[in-house]
Amino acid sequence: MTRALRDYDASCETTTRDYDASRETTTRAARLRREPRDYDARLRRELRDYDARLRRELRDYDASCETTTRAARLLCETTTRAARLRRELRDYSARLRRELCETTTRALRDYDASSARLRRELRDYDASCETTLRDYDASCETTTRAARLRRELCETTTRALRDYDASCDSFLLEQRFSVLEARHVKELHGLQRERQQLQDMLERQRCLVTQLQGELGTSTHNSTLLQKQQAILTDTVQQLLAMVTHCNDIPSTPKEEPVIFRNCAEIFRSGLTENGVHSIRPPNSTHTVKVFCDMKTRGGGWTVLQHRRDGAVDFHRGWKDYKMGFGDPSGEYWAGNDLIHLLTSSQEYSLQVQLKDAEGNEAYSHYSHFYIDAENKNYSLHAQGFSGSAGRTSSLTHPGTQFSTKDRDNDRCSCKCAQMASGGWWFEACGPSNLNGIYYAGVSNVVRYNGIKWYYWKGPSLMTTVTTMMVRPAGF
Ligand SMILES: [Ca+2]
Repeated sequence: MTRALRDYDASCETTTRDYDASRETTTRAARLRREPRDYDARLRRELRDYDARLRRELRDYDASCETTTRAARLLCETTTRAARLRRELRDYSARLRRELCETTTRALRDYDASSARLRRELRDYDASCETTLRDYDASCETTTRAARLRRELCETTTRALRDYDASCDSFLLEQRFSVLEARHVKELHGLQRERQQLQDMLERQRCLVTQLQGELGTSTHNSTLLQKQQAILTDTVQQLLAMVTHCNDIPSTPKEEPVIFRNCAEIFRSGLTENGVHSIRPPNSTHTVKVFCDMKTRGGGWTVLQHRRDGAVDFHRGWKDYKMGFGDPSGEYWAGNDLIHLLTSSQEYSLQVQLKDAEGNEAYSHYSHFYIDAENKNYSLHAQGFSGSAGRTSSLTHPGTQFSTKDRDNDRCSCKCAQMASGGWWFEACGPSNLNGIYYAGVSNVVRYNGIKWYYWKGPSLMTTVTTMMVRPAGF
């Protein structure tokens, strides 16, 4: 039994083992059966996916092929067009270059032609300038030479006329003397004694005449002095009478009479010491005139007779204008020959000539004794006692020279100095001065023979000058 049980247990164990084995085999078989199916299904699925992907790629490829073809076509067209454009560009630039070349050549040719013409014109202009300058120099030289010749001619003519007069006189005397000699040659011896007596008498008479002339000169001088003193006395009396009348009038009519002065020196003494225009009444005159008073130069009290400074007033005038005076006392003017005569013949006067040149250099000429005669002696000049810085020699002509204007020729030249030299002045023939000549402004080396002149200071002409002639009682 026990063995039977053991056998049984053994058989049961074996059976169980077999069973487990068979079950495991069944499971594996089932799994094996299932595996091909899964594999097949997976394969199919993968195949399907691959097919789909292939189709998609194929479609994409087709599409890309088309794009490539189109691109290739476009590229081809573009290349063709670019080649055409390059060709056209080449042609165009070649044409441009050709045209530019032609234009440049033409412009250069024109430029050459015009510059040659300009050079020619410039050369012509230079030549004409040179000719003009040469002509101008020549004309200047000719003018200078002509003026010099004219002056020399004047002097020669004057000299010749004087010589001619002298020779005429001597010739006539000689002729008369010969006739007398021929007529009386036979009676000569008989008449010698008589002639001797006559000569003695003539000598005595000559002595007498000389003595009489001397006495006459002295008495004339005395008479002139007396006349001057009388004039001063008359004036003083008139002034005293006026003052008396004025004093008498004071209680009844207390109105203020303006004080009339005879010259700027009296005005200065009255206390007015500023430069300016004032009214004066010259001695022996019933009229008052306006004059400029210089109260600053060398002590002041100067009555200005002539002033030039800018050429604003025309000084080339006739006798009447110079007689009466012209211009503006506050600017350029001539006080008038009548006034100058009345002033300077009433008492001793001194003359001051103030000058300034274009560079501003100043100088003066002073005359301690100065007066001019009346119109009936053509306002003859008398200036003596020269001193000053405007030249070592006086530029005024010698005493007795008469005044001339363009319409009154009183000079000692056969020409008319007032017309040649311009203005009114005391011309000799024609003398070393003329402060009333033409006023030339600016600065120039050209000599102006009709300009303002003060020869012994600045030679034959003064340009852009300032001139003043003024008088003051001597011993002021
Ligand atoms: Ca003359």
